[in-house]
Amino acid sequence: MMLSLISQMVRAKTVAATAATGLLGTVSLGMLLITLSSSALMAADHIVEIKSFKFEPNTLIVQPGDTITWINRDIAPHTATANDKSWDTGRLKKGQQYKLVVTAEMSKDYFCRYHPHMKSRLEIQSGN
Ligand SMILES: [Cu+2]
Repeated sequence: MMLSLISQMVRAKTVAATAATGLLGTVSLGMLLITLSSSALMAADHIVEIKSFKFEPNTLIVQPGDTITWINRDIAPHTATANDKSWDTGRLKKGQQYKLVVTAEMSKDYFCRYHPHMKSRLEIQSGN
C-alpha cells in the first residue's frame, strides 16, 4: 500500500517534469521564432526622390533585404537604371514610383536613361 503510494508519487513527478520540459521546449521555439522574425523586421524601406534632375540621396546606404522606392517628382520622365542594365525602374512619369528589393550582388551604380549625366549609386552593406 505504502509502496504503491510512493510509486504513484514518483509517476506524478515524472509527469510534471515531462510537462515542464514540454513547456520549456515550447518557450524556446517561441524565442527562436521571435529571433527569426526580428531579423526580417529589421529590413528597412528607403525612398529615393528624383527632383530637379537629381537622385536624392545621391548615395544610398542599404542592406540586402531592404527595399528602395524611387519616386519621380519632376515633370520630365526619368529612370533609375543600373550601369550594366541588370535592373531598371523603367520610365517613371511625374508622381510614379518603382520598388526594388536589395540583394547583396546587385549592381550598385546607376543612371537615368534619358539624362545620362544623372548618376547615383547604392552602398550595399553586409547584413552582419
Ligand atoms: Cu532623367
